Amino acid sequence: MYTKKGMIGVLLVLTGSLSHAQDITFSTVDNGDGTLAIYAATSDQSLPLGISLSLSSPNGQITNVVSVHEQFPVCLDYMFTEGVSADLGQGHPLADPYNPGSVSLPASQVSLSLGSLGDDWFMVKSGITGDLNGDGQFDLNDMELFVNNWLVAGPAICDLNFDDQVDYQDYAIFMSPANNLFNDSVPLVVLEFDGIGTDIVDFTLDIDYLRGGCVDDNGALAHNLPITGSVTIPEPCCLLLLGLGAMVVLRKKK
Ligand SMILES: [Ca+2]
Ligand SMILES: [Ca+2]
Repeated sequence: MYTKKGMIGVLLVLTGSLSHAQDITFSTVDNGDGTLAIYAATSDQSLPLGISLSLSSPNGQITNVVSVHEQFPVCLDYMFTEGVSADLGQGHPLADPYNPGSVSLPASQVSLSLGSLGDDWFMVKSGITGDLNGDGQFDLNDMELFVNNWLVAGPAICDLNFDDQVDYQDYAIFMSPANNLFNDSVPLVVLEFDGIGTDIVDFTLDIDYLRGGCVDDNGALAHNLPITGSVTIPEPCCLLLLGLGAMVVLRKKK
């Protein structure tokens, strides 16, 4: 027989599990060729709607974006910088850590800012949250309005959770979740580094709170950040010496 205390306990557990957003776990792999792969895995394999991370290195520079996970084609900071000419899937996720907009490379500190799209993105609907301009359609015009308000502080038409900041927390409300599962065996992003007077580059990966952190349609995700690590930069001089050595051997043989 249930006691009142027992019933309340069961109710609390049920309520807690219903309101709790999923977890996201990040990991990094030093590929040994000057590139760093960043992986993300969610506890139920569902697709996060927004991921914003801060990446900094005291002795290295990010020189190139090698690849981005295909399920994150929305680079809001790049779209902010490039305006309407920025199509979905274009540009890169590297952003200015303190302001809206993309960064130029090389850079020692960046924000990694990636958004995903719902399965019903672009379908014409009326009366849904995504219809920001109130014309009864959910389309690129609404996305453009959101991009133009990206990281605006204070009251804004796109501040959908009314916390006076337009970030991924609002994007997650504005964008419906995708039904497809998140394939976390593919790197979220692969970045190329160069050392500043060193061949072992240190880095710290953390949450970017300015852009709203990591969110799904239930809100903020629990995470395992910050994490630190290093990237090995292959020394070009070693390759050069090996090449010269081979030439000497070949000449002696002649
Ligand atoms: Ca609209
Ligand atoms: Ca907000």
